Amino acid sequence: GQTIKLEDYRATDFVLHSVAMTIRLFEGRADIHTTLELERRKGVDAAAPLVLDGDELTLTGLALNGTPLEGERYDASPQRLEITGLPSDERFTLDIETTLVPENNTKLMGLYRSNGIWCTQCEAEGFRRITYFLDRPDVLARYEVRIEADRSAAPVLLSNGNPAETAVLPDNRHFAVWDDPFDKPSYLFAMVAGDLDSIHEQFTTASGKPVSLGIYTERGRATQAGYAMDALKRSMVWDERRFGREYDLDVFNIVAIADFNMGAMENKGLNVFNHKYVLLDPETATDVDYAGVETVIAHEYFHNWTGNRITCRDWFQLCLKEGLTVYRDQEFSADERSATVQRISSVRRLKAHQFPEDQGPLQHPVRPTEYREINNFYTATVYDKGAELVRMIETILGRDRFRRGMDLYFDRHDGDAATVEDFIACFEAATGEDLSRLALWYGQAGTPTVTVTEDYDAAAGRLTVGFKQTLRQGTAGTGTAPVHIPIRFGLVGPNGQDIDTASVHGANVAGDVIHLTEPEARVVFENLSERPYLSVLRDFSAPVALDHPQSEADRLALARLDPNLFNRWRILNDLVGAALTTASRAPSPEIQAPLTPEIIDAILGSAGDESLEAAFRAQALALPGEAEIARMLAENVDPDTVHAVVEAARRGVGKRGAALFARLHADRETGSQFSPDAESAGSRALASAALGYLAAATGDFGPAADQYAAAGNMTDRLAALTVLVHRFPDTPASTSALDDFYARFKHDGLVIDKWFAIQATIPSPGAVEIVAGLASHAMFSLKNPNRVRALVGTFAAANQLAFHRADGAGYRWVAERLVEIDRLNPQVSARIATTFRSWRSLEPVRRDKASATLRQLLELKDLSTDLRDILGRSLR
Ligand code: B3K
Ligand code: ZN
Repeated sequence: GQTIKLEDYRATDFVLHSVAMTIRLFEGRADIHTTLELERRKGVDAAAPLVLDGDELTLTGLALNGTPLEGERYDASPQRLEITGLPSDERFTLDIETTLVPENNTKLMGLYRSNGIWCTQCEAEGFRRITYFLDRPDVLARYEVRIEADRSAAPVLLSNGNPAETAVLPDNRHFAVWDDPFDKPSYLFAMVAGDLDSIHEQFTTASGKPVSLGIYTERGRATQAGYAMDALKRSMVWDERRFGREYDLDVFNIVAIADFNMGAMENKGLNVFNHKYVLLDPETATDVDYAGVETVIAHEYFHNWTGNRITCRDWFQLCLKEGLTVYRDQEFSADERSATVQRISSVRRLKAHQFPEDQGPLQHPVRPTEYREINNFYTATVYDKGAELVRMIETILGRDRFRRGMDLYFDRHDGDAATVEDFIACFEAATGEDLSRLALWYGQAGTPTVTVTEDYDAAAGRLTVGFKQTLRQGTAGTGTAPVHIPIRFGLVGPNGQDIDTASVHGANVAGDVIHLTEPEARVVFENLSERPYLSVLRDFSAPVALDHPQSEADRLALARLDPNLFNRWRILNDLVGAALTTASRAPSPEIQAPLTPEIIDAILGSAGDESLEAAFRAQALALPGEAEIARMLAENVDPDTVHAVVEAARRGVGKRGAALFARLHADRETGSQFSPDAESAGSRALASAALGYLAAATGDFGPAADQYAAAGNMTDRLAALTVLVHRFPDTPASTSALDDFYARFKHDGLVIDKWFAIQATIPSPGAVEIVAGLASHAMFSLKNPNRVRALVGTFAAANQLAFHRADGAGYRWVAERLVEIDRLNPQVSARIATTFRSWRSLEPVRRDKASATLRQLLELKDLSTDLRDILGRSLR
């Protein structure tokens, strides 16, 4: 494919007014008849042809204003339909007929079948796999859709908008017509047909409009959709309260599908979901799964305003809907659960996925300026860093002024295909604030570093704090201008209370935020009676790497005292991360005790503090992951050493905290009642963390085996199984639990994904042979993205030891699978290939093996554009 550039944007030559579709579904075939009402745009050359996008299409009919077109008037290929001689200044209709085979569509883009269910996925460029079209997000039109199918195979027929008509046809067939009153781009089109179960509820919006809510599942699984329905209603209420946004159609439907390329899709009025983000019950789903369902349901629902009512002008503006909607779902979770714990988990995610992307060859700005394959830009940078940029706007403006800007955005741009500039202009217009330095963030790749220095003059009672921002030019080459970095801060006194900072001068300080807009700044605090502890970057107020050479004593004090709980966690986590990074660089004797007793006591202090939420205490116990330490090392990474260091740290914490962990584990609730609420989930997380440390410290599998045997829910069961399989592989306790787990759940692919993933992450070099064996297991399938991600994706992303095995066997195994997956589903192969992105930071032996693997892959013929793009950029 060729490179698409932001600077080349221009509107279409033809304006689309309406779309009418008839979709006829048969076994082995779908016939699509589309009627487009079009008009040449004013000022466009009367001879300019109409060029429509296609992808692997077969044209079976073409008519202009009802008359079939002569062959010399058009040129059709599977990828494109060009028509000449169209009217120059009047509306005209085009009738386009195509035929396809949904059963053969393994890319899961366009119209395909999942366990017999007909369904569609159109974002970003899937609609062109159904019919020839102006398949781009700035072409908005009203759609009327008629679906015809066999009544037994597909009693349920769904599309966007409101239901208009249904009737029975001869030959046991029937049809349904759906009418979407809101103009939309083609990527939001959806259609589902099948033999589905469902649950239904009624919702009344704040202004009294009734909405019928429906969740559709495969037969026999609708009983697992109750929590998703509950999350949907809570999301609808929240968006009314927090942003004044009401739902706008008579119906809102969700369909849960087994074969899906990502999490879910926000099609107007008809969200289609990977069933992993809908179906739950305590026996088969963990607390993490419950939180995931809640987040994804909210995210897709919130898109109705941020994405659908206001969409994107072009795909470069993807963050306009994604970053904003992630910000909104994070805020929802913060309000529904614990704000501090929610922020900790968002920041963990940012550091685990976005930081490495931004610091390696796949880096790109939140708003890219060019792409070859847009599907490769649904990234942590667009989503999670995009959300951080919106959060910074909120931090800079404050909650109320932020809301005013959002109100103006909805007001001004409802019905538009908008840009990032439009979005920012609304906040400037609503508040008078200059956001030009904030806007620069959207165009520059890389993680800025903020360096903080402190100078305390005891005699004068004065603390001078210096700030410096730096951004290294990376592979994307997108500039390094200073940006607006809001730094939330506090000065903490020895009693753990924030000291009044009224007497401050120097840089721009407003309330508890320092606004860093220049390369350097200085802030001076006067009238201090003693030296305070400086707590910066509270709540992670900017997505930066912080270089704040604070003494260990100061950090330990803040980890104990900081009234900003997020920073208590962050400072402790940074301290642990720095210790593990140092130990990973040091010679081996150090590995025995990478954490000082003081650091361990700080961890144990948080974990044992009963005045804190259990979920927070569990976060305090979660050590930085091996990939995170590798990222901090930045060069010459030896994953074996990193693993040994983390293991030694885990043993050290486990030994010193043995009594606490025994108590926390013994105190866990073991009753049969399961509630997925955040507080109960937090208690389970704390008990599970304790179990892990107990096993690490004692080498005794007994408590884990007991917990597995007695488990009343999947959260406790999986926690116990993980300890058994990861810490005691090849023992009878481990193998019998693994077999038991398989026997219990072998009918349920979603649970078997956990069974695959747990084995794919066994921290042992032999995991390469284990995953190789599992790839020929009867339950494994290269065609189901969830299964592929569970085995291949998890192995490559989360098994640092085995994926990076020094002999290159891990790389080779993944590369072989990538070639197989790529033939079926390029989006999935391209995504998994990103696990190679940090190859340059490895020690030389592995670095050579990883890059050789990438180069060999890139030499293969017939690779998809998707995979080729990732491999090529990874090697740059
Ligand atoms: N908008 C979709 C993602 C579509 C991905 C296409 N490759 C889901 C979401 O972010 O809500
Ligand atoms: Zn989204």
